[in-house]
Amino acid sequence: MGKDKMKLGIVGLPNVGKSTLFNSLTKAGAESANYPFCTIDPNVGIVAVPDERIKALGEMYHSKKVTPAVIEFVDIAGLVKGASKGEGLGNQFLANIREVDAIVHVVRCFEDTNIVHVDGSIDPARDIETINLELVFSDIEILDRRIAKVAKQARMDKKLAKELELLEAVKKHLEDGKMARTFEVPDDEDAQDWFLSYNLLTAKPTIYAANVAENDLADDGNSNAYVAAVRGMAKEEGSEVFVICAQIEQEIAELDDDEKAMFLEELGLKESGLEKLIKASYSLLGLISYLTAGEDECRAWTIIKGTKAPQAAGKIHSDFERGFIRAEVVNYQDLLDCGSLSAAKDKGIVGLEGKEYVVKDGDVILFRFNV
Ligand SMILES: Nc1nc2c(ncn2[C@@H]2O[C@H](COP(=O)(O)OP(=O)(O)O)[C@@H](O)[C@H]2O)c(=O)[nH]1
Ligand SMILES: [Mg+2]
Repeated sequence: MGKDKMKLGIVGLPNVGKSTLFNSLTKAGAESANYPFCTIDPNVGIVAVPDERIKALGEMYHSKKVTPAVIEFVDIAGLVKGASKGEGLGNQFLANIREVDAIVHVVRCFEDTNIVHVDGSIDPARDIETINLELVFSDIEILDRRIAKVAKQARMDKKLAKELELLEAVKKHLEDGKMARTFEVPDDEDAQDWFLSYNLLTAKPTIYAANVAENDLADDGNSNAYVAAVRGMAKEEGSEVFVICAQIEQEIAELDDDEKAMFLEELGLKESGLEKLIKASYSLLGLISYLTAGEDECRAWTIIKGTKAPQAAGKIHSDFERGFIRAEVVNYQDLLDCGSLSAAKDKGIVGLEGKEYVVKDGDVILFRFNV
């Protein structure tokens, strides 16, 4: 079962723009979502996943409430060279990263002589390596601890011997300077389970956020050599990059909706970088939303791709899963086109689905259950 909320950790060297990005995320989230606990503590914020679909449904139903899906962001400061050896409270910060589902790695691609770079110059490839090496060291430490435990008994126990083999292979991969996320885990249930149980930092899905100057935004950083360096590094490990100007995002987050639209148009952008980031994170994690609609509330619910109807229902209430009978399902656009659920039913486009139905992104669902 997936969790209701996915958690993303923002990492990067000091002074690259992590907190600026975090603050604009949570500020924008606070205003658009009207969520009651937007900033849980100074480093943790909850952000709404922008979703035009529930807005449109909410209007059609004249719903009292429209509730978006949410993602949790954590601003993880303090990662510096030597963190894995305890520099700058490093181990504590690494422990924070271990708890997140995915990582947003902010990389400085803007020049500004007023803002000190910890290593004295702008060099995204070096910066990425510095951070990733700390994560790799920390992962190797985890593997070593497990190896020490398993090695003794592996001679007597075939299963443990198999695990030891996996541990050594992953360790070798990391020692070659590669991220655990590029390790090809053997197609074997035990191996897959073991690999997951190590909860390696470098196995977590990662998006690189290239933090550029304002004038590099319009062409998506294409003429910026720093961004090219980030793209090169990301490509090697199959990660995504996205270009953002944290400073501008912070300014955008202060604006109301109309002002925001005008400002974005002036910059030649369709949506804010934050909206792009939130959507990208969502798809990176393999998440989709299904929707519920009614006069009381229209709401988006987060599920992992491939979830079947009863488990999707369980997101709303465990009774819905336990007593699941069937799901009445219609695509949200089809429903909007029909103008009402009864019209959609008359047209015969509302499906009656059973326990094996795999829920799709944008399904509007009414669950029938009995407990
Ligand atoms: N010029 C410029 N400055 C930025 C940008 N993003 C952040 N800064 C500035 O860089 C400094 C460090 O940013 P901060 O978000 O605190 O970095 P953190 O240490 O990674 O959390 C602050 O003075 C920010 O205003 C940007 O996109 N352009
Ligand atoms: Mg900070």
